Amino acid sequence: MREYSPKEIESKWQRRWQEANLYQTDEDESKPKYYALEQFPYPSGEGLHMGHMRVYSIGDVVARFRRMNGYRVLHPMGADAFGLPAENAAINRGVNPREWTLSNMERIRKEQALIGASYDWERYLGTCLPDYYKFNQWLFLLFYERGLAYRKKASVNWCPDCNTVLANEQVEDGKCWRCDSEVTKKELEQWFLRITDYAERLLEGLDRLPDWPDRVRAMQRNWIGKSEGSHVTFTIPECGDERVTVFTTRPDTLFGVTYMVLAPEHPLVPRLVKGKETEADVLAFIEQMKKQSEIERTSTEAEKVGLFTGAYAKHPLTGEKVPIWVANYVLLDYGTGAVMGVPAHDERDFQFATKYALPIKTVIQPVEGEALAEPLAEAFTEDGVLVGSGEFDGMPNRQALKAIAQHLEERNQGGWTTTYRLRDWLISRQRYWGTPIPIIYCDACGTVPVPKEQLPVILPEDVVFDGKRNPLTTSDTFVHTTCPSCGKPARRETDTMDTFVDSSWYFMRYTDAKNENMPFSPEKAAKWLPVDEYIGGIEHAVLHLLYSRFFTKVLYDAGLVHVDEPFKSLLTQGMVLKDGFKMSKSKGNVVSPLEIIEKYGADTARLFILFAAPPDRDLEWSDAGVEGSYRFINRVWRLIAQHEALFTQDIAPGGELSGEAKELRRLLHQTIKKVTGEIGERSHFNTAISAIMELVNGLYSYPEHADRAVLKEALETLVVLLAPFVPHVTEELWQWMGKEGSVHRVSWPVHDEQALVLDEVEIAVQINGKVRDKLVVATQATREEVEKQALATERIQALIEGKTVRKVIVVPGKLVNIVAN
Ligand code: ANZ
Ligand code: ZN
Repeated sequence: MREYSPKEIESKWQRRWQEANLYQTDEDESKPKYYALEQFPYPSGEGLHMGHMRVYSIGDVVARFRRMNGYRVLHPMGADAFGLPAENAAINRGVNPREWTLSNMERIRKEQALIGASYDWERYLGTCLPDYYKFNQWLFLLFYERGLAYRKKASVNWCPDCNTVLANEQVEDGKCWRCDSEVTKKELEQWFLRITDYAERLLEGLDRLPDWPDRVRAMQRNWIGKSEGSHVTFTIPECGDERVTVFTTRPDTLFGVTYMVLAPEHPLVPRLVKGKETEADVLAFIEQMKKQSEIERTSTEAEKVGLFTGAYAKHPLTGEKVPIWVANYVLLDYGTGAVMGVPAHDERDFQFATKYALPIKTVIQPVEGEALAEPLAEAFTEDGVLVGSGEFDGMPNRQALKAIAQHLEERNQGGWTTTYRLRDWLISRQRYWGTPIPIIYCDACGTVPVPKEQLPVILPEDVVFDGKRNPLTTSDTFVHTTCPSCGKPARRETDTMDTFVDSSWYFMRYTDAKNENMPFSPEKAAKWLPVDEYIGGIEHAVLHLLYSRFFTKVLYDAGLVHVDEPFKSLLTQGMVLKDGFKMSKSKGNVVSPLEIIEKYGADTARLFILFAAPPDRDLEWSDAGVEGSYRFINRVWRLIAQHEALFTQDIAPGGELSGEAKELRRLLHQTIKKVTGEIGERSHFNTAISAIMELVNGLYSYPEHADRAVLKEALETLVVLLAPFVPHVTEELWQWMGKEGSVHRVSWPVHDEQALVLDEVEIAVQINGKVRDKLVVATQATREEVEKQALATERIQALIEGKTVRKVIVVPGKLVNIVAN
């Protein structure tokens, strides 16, 4: 017998598939489309790890399954190739970032090929290649034309280690997402994309994504942070009636305001303290606050610190004098950067007022006429009825929320409003290895966008990498240019784009990867979008996945795509663990996919990964599990070998089937049904594989003398069912079975409902020995099933009503006797 030799088989088939262009995207539009996509890798210097292997194995099953089910499938791959590591390699080791990246891309591509995944390599893209980043620039200009890209001076997140600014989404617990250094603040002129314009639509769209994990949707909702409340405008008489607006979720507590707090960085603060004896202290306080991180400032445990400015505002409804403070817990970029202090009904304000001996005024009571015990021991934050609130006294506070907001609106002092936590996306990076922002600064014309015909703005090579400054600023040929509008000498923008811009639309580029004039043609995009199944890590829940949704909506508005949500279904894969910990270099518990492929073959590696856990759960690496998968493939191999002769003969169906043959057919069709549902509806590949394993067991115990045609059908179908999981060995077996063409071009089997039906017999149902009813049951039904069915018939139910069933005797295939009295 031939031995199973994965090494030989896998390289042979990978080569043949490529020669035959087997996985070229099918453009036959009479078929329904399916777009299966795995997040593209970052080509670090380390090659493929088990996490990659897992995502690609999952994606490949999805793509292969859909192809076999008659879909035209788009299943592309690329590289997310810009980013800091390339540049750091340049600084630390003097290598050229472009060469470093290109060689890593080549390596990862070779390693990906070893998995045997069915990618259409014709559509391969690398984001660092000019033919790709040209369209990052093109799209930037589109955003710019639409008023969605703008430059402003802002206090921004600065990572001292990466030497660049970061978007809010890239700061996790006050630390840099990439290097974990403490993030500080810096005032800089930066480019932003106006994602806040899309806040409401980004929120609304989540309701139309039932096939996304709830957890990811919740994270996005949270990040967008919609909050409804009211603006309330106070005036400052001593400052020429300057107006200060606060945002509050509780306008019903307006009469309980005893102070007001501005964020230390609020632009009004210096004017308020000017010439006052508080001036020096307040200015020093502002400086000190700039050094504190947002987390430190707003965490509930953090000490609230503030300072009285010496100035007073006028309450919009009572006209009372309200002292104005500055405090750490008020953030400039949330709401309006100013809050009204209501210590009686807000915990934070209560702590603050208690600390600084500010008055506490109750304006909500639990029940009308029932005063809270004064002084309050803590803030009363529940619902109740208004008191001390003028004409609103006696009103339930829920009703007062809107009533007071409305009253303010009528007096032009505020009104109901919605605020979001989401901030505009800061995309400027002061680094080299990214897409140059296509903008030119001219003394005469100001900010001038590079005309689209002049794209791409190519990254220069004559730069210095010293880790001290943005390398682009060191290239004279790059910085000095001429103004596209007046032709005079001008300067180029040296900021590059956040690499998350690159990945916000790459899935669209795949639909038309070679287009030289546009990012993609709308017609081609319309043939494929949205992505039907997107597979990737949960760590991108509010980064890549939010940005991609934003881009899609903007391009939808611009008429370039016909969908406003990019990913119909999202599958977030779990981690790969070993000995209970995430596989990582630092833990020293890494198993390399290549090592496993070398030893057992890619089919074993794939099968193990898919069998060990459902895709969204963590997967515990197990050497025994890998061995087990290898043994299973061998078991299938031997099974086919054992029946080799069957495939060289014509076997006619043999008339009436024996019980054993019927039983095998039933098992086969039950397996088809199960595997189809588990892959196609639930993405539970592990249970699909167990079902196939049971079929293999059934085939092994099928008797020699039983019907050969049924056996042949079952063996062939077995190979087809396994094809999406272990593509190489199944292709080899298929050929061995003498089949024409590739197993990967075969139609997915459809189960025969008839074959699932069990043989049935009619039995008698007795009560205390007297036949009372007849019942049709499956011959294979268990005693318990028969008993349950007998007790459930209408007739028997009526007869035993009021009696106690003492015992039920089942004689299989004959009768049931119920003893009752
Ligand atoms: C008065 C008040 C009374 C408030 C009360 C709450 C309870 P969310 O739900 O997060 O939107 N606030 C507004 N802007 C702020 C800022 N820039 N920095 C810190 N705190 C700010 O919370 C909105 C509430 O947080 C607002 O409602 C305001 O306090 C505070 F019984 O106003 B409230
Ligand atoms: Zn000019």
